[in-house]
Amino acid sequence: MARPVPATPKILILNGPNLNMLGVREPSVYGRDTLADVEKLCRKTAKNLGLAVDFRQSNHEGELVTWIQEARAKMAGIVINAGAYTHTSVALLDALTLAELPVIEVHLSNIYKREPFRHKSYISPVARAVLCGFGAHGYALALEGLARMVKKS
Ligand code: CA2
Repeated sequence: MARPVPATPKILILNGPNLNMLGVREPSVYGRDTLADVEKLCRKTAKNLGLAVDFRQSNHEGELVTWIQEARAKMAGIVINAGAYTHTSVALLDALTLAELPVIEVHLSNIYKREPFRHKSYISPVARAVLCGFGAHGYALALEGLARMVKKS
């Protein structure tokens, strides 16, 4: 049965392990934006699109799973940069599948230009779209795409 869409649809934006270190190390790979800058960009973009956001980061797989489970009842969609768990986590794939929400997978870097172990994503099969290589702007693009999906449904 279709779930009712709230007046201001709320999007869960999830960030996985080590993304709290953004802007602090490896600017050549991940850019100079900090995670706080990414959050600011997401809030501004979401506001312009008529969306609300819940922006979170965790270094713990189980915490990410719990947040995805909780999203099922109250969110209209999920934007996720699962960090290194992208390449390892069946638990995140299962949680995202069970959430039955539109999911957009985002990566700051172009994972296909990097080491072969980063070419495999466990969560792509459940994502409606995947964005990588746009840096922080990828989050804004993900929100634009999700806004269209949410409004259509
Ligand atoms: O490109 C991305 O967004 C990644 O999801 C980032 C993950 C990486 O494991 C994925 O393969 C691709 C790493 C996040 C760690 O972020 C750092 C930030 C600053 C310094 C070092 C790591």
